[in-house]
Amino acid sequence: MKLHGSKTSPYVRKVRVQALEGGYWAQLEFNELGTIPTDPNAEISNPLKKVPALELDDGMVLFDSRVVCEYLDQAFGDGAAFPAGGVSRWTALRLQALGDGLLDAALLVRYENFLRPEANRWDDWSRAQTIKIDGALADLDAHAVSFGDRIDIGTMTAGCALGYLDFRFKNKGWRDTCPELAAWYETFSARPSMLATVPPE
Ligand SMILES: N[C@@H](CCC(=O)N[C@@H](CS)C(=O)NCC(=O)O)C(=O)O
Repeated sequence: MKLHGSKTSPYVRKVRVQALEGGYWAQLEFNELGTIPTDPNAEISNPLKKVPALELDDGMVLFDSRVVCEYLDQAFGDGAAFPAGGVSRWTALRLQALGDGLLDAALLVRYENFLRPEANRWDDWSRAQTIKIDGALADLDAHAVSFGDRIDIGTMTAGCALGYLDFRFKNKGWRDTCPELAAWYETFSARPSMLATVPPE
């Protein structure tokens, strides 16, 4: 089973963190492979040309980190990453959606500022995406005390989203406005799974 992805992708990091936490990372072959929207990598067997993509032994390719993570949790994990039902399931899935939404907005800003030619950059666009990022951070901060030491798809996604801000938005200063979240992340980011997947500069 092959996981295609880049070590700088926060969505790929979700998969790597979950596989390390679940103790089955060694069962995946990692194929390091990057892509950008303006130059889609033809090697990626995901028709959307995005990573992560998980190539199963029978040739089927699963994509989108949510699908890949849920598949791996069922195939190799003990189901802990995706609680089966009730409040704990919806809490974890909501948190995953929030972290992914933060990432989606952050990536759009990154692409705008990094890929788009300077003369064509659209400040209103970046400003609107930043409102989403800040809204997600405020929501995360408001709920952070309830994260405790939970390791599920919600907390793993939140951790990877914050890691991405630290990686690509170094001057964001989110800790100043989100003290509860900062306290939680300090402990979470010291987990071996997070330390092993810090994106390379
Ligand atoms: N919703 C997708 C997002 C994946 C995604 O956007 N990955 C980025 C890398 S961080 C990518 O492949 N971008 C290339 C593109 O948008 O064409 C997921 O959760 O897997």
